[in-house]
Amino acid sequence: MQGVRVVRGALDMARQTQLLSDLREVARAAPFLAPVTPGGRKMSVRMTSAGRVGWVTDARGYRYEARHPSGVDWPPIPGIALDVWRTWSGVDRDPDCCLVNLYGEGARMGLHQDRDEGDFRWPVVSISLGDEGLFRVGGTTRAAPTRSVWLRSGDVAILSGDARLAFHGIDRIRFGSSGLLRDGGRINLTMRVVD
Ligand code: MD3
Ligand code: FE
Repeated sequence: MQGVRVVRGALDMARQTQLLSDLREVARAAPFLAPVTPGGRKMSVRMTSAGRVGWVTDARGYRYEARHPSGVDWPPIPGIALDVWRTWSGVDRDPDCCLVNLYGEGARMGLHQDRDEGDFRWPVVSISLGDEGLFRVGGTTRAAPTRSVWLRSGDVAILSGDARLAFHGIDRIRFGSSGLLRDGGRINLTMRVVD
């Protein structure tokens, strides 16, 4: 699939550690949620957001909201994440949302498309931290063939062009494969222009 680019080790250890501590502040202000799909299924990944808007899901649907369900504003996007966007996105507009996904042992994310944004010409930039995750990406139909790649701590993935509407997911993580998170687990940040 054209438009998938993985930059290995884009963040050095010092920046991974700093970003992780910035994310602890994000989660203190806007705690991780255990999301439920509109169909009533519990997701195994925990989520929160930073930025002007955050992505939420519940019985009312998938959408972007200006506030955390607690009523607080989403915290600002950490500077290191913004630096990654400005370096690798190839666009000169900053993202509206930085979704933070937390994968504990056994967590996964099924194959899906990201289609809650207003304009799919904007790229998505993702940062992986902590344990390795097996990322799978296919085509713009669910039936299209897929390929898989392990994303490691410090890797950045840029999804643009045809890949922006590709089906993708995380099949599994290698729990405990990284020492970055003291108790294990994987964090993925995805930055997006929403509208
Ligand atoms: C390919 N997150 O939050 S990041 C998501 O690792 C999501 O947590 C995964 O899928 C994770 O929606 C994958 C890489 C990624 C992000 C967005 C994409 C790949 C993408 C959008 C289109 C195609
Ligand atoms: Fe996605």
